[in-house]
Amino acid sequence: MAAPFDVTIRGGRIATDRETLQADIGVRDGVIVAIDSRLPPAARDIDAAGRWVLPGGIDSHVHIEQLSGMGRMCADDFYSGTVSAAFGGTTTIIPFAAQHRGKRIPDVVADYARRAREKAVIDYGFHLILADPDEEALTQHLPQAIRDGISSFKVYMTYDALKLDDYQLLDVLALAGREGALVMIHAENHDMIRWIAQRLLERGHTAPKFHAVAHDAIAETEASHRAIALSRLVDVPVLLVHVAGAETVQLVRSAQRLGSKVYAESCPQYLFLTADDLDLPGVEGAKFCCSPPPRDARSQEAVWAGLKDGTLGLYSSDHAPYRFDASGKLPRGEATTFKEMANGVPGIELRLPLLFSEGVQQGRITINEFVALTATNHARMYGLSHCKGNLAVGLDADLALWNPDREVTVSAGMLHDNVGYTPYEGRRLRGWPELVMSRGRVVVEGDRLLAARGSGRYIARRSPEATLPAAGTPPASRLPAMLGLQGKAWPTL
Ligand code: DUC
Ligand code: ZN
Ligand code: ZN
Repeated sequence: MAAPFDVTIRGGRIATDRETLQADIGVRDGVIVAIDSRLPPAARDIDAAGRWVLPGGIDSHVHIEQLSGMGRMCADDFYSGTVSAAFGGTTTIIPFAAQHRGKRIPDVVADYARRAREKAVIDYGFHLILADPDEEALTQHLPQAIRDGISSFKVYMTYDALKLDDYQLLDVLALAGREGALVMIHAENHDMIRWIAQRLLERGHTAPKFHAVAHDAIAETEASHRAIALSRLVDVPVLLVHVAGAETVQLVRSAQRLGSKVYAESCPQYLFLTADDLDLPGVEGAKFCCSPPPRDARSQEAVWAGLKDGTLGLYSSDHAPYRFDASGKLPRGEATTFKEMANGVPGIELRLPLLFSEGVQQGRITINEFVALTATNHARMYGLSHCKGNLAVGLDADLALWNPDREVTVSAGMLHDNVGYTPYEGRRLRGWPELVMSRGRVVVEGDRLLAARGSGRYIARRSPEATLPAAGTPPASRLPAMLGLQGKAWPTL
C-alpha cells in the first residue's frame, strides 16, 4: 500500500498562534492532511526532534523589483527577493504593484504579475500602491483588481510623486468600504517634513542623520491621527504601516480602545535601530535610512509593548532594498544629501530570526505570539487564512523547522538578497530556520536552495476576514448612513 503521506515531519514541537504541542505533521499534495502523534511512515520522513515547527512566515510588506517614488529601482528582483525570504523562514510575501501617476492600473498589475511569475520561488500576492485614484481607477480598475485578488492598497500621505490629499484619501476609503478592501496608509505629514528639510539644507545640514530630524515623530503622529479621523468619518478600517514612534503606538492604542477600526504594523528597524545609527561618518548612515526613520530607545520599548499587547498586530519587514551606490542610496556619491538617498532598509531574511532571538528567546513574547505576529495575523488581515498562516489540517504545508540553539553572527555575506550590506551586521542571534517548506516542497535545507525559479504561485487574496479585537463602541459618524456609504460588515474576533 502506498504511504498515506508524501512527507511526514516527525517529533517536532509545533506552535500555532494559539497552542503548542508535540506531534507529527502529515503532508499530501502540498497540504497538511494530519497532525497527530505517531503518524505512519511517509515517502519522506523529516526528523524534527529538538526543533520548533512553525508556520512559514508571511511578510506582508516588501518592495521587490519596484520603482520608488524617487525613480530608484529596488536591488532585489522576484528571484533574489523570494530566495532571501525563504532562507529567513518566510514562505509567502505580499509585495506591491506600484502605480505611478498617469499609469493604468491593469497595465501595472500585468507587468508585476509577469515578472513575479517568471522568478518567484515562494508564493506571493500583491497589494497595489495607488498614486492616481482618478474616476476610472475608482469605478473600474480598483474593483476589478479586488476581484482579481488584490484586496488591499497602500496610499501615501507624503512624497511628492505619491501623496494623496485628504479628499482623495476619503475617496479611496469609501471605495474600499464598498468593495471590502483594506487601505494601508503611509502616515507622515508631508509639509512638516518638507518645511524642516528645507531649513536643514539651507543651513548645510545634508548628512544622513538629518533624515531623522526632518521626519520628526510629530509628523508621524499628526498624519496617523488624521488617517484615523478620515477612517472614522466614513466608518472604514485603516491599517497604519510601519509605525515607528512611541506616541503613534499610544495613539493607535487609544483609538482602538475607543473602538476605532485602526490596525497597525511595525518592523524590525523600529525594534533594533535608532536614529543614532544614522549618525556615522560621511554618507555611511544612509544604510540605516528609511521612512519613517528609526527613533529612540523609548520608541523601541513602545513598539515591543505594542506588539505584545496586540496594538500592533503585524510585524513585517518593509524590505526596501537599495544598494549603497548610485543605483540606490547614493545617486551623487559622497555629495548625496539626505533628501536624495533612496528611503528603505533590507530585512526580508532577518525579520524572523531577529524577532525569534530577541523576542522569543529573551522572553519578551511567547512562541505563539511570534506565530501570530509573523504569520497568522497577516493571513487574517489580508485574506489568506483559507490557505496560509497557520499549521492546521487543510492549510498549505508552508512551514519552517527552527533550531532554537543555533547561534549566528549576522553578516551581509551570509544573506541571499542583492543589497550588499545589512543594518544588522555583527549582531549575534540565537535560533535559525534550518528547513523551509512551501506547499509541501522543501525549498531550503541548510544552506541549499531546492526550489526552482518561477515555482512560486500567485495567491488571489480574499477580503480581509477578521479584525483584531476592538475594545469599545466607536463614537458613530452619521455620515456613512447619510451618504449611502455602508459596505462590508467587519466582524470582531
Ligand atoms: N515607505 C515604505 O513603506 N517603505 C520604504 C520607504 C517608505 O517610505
Ligand atoms: Zn511607507
Ligand atoms: Zn514599505
